[in-house]
Amino acid sequence: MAYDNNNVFARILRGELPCVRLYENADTLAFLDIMPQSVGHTLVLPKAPAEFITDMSDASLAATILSTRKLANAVQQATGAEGLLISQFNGAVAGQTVPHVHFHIIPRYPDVPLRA
Ligand code: DGP
Repeated sequence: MAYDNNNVFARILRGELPCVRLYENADTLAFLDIMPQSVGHTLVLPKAPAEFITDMSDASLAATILSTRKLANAVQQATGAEGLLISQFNGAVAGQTVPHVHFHIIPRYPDVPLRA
């Protein structure tokens, strides 16, 4: 399927929509999720257009997972979370709602359930 250049994350990447930006480098951007499942819920995405993980180049995937690890460390330190759930969905049937690849970093706290 063709990449939709007007999806919400493409617009954030172009600076057309705001976000709470946590980190950026040449290949990736990380910002807070607008519908957090827990305090500190962060999204990490490649700048290169790709809908699914299977559309990504090796270089873009490597850069994105390295940024995800960097953000995982930073988010855990900043929030004091006891653990982190990291997830990535491909296709509406798998729960993907925004058609630009992204990794979720969801901090987990003892006895605090995830928000729906
Ligand atoms: P997924 O189901 O993996 O496609 O999750 C998409 C996530 O993106 C979801 O947790 C909500 C978040 N989201 C959707 N629109 C926006 C937005 O405009 N800004 C931000 N920061 N997050 C968004």
